[in-house]
Amino acid sequence: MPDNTTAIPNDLNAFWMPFTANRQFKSNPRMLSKAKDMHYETIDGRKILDGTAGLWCVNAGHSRPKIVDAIQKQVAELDYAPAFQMGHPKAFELANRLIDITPKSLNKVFYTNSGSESVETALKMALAYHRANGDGGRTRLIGRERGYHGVNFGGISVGGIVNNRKMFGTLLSGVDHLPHTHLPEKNAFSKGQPEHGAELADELERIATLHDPSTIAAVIIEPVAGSTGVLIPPKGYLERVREICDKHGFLLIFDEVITGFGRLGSPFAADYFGVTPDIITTAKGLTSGVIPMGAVIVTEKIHDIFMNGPDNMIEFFHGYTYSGNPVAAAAGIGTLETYSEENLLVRGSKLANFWENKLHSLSDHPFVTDIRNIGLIGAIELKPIDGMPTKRAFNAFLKAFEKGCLIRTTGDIIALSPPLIIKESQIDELIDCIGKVLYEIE
Ligand code: PXG
Repeated sequence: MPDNTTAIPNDLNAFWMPFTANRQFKSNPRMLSKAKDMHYETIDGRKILDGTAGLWCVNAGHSRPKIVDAIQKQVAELDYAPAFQMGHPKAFELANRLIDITPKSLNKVFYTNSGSESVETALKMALAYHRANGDGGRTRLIGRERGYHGVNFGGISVGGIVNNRKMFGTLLSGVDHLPHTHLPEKNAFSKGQPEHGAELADELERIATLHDPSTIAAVIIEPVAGSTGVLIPPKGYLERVREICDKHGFLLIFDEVITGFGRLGSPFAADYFGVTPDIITTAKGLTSGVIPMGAVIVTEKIHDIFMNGPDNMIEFFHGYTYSGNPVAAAAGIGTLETYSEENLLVRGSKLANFWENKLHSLSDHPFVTDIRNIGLIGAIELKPIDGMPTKRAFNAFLKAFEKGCLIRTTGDIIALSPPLIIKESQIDELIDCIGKVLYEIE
């Protein structure tokens, strides 16, 4: 049998690629055909060091045996089971294993297939919770400028990335936004959490007063904003958001699609910051990116409000054909086993110092205007080329790929989030590669 995985497609036209400059890509495609541990391989056999865990998701590293085995066995044994009014053991097993690693008070799991769906699910749960609780006047949702909560209508409504919103009409009504926390003039080159900006949380009081607190259902934020280019919460900020939510009865949703599953060196960002939300949204690292799956994890209190009425009645009119899909559930179990056996959910805390120092060694480069880091996340902000925003960082991405390392860029920011199995020598290799790239691009 010929090995088709490396065959070069002769027609790239039919596939309309997501979040991609399609015409540019198709004129000079970057094709991956294999992956193992810390590396991708291109169709022409070049090894690429993965500095981004795919898209912030392959936390366990690529093609890990436990995950591969679990999927292969499951697909041969039970490929699909109806998700509504039927069950299968692996979905329950995964939920039980998940609540062993989530903050203690969050112990009910609702499955989705992506981060975007987790966000929609969490927003709907929040609204329905208040209504079931006799507080149906709480209909407003509060997000944050520069927030990314996926691409569905709820998510882009509470999200704050202009390009993701501006083409799509009027979005959800009844949404307001906190200010973002990026204060480069005060916080540039901070290591870990920046000193300045906790007071920006008080804007939630202003918003509450404007709309009247009794109309607000929930606040959704990324504990560390990822997609927008890594914005780390100022010291004390998340604590203040939590306090204000408690004071007024708002549910607090942490969107942990990126920060969940060890990215900060703790299982969840909630653990890292010592701030516990009412709802956590997850995806990505849940299956180490291998099979699409997300989960929303909520408190018993939220769950139990729904468990009223006749017991033959569906309690929450929401769910997906693939919620808790057997193959995804098996992948999730294989992933959590891999994390546990290799201590990957806390490995970032051991590497964080090394990572931080190596990353900040690039701070003297003339293009570099800021470096930010937390856990195994890093961001290098570049001075844009005059009149051509985003071009310098994109050039860095292209040059890095040519040199054998995968980085991710957003605007003029290089974002880094390697698999949690990365070794110190590979951190050296990745950052040295970026250092060289910065001297070679314009
Ligand atoms: N919430 C957060 C916080 C995310 O980061 C989503 C929701 C949506 O997840 P799905 O699975 O629907 O894509 C995300 C996704 C990047 C990048 O390079 C980030 C994401 C996705 C793709 C690229 O910053 N985040």
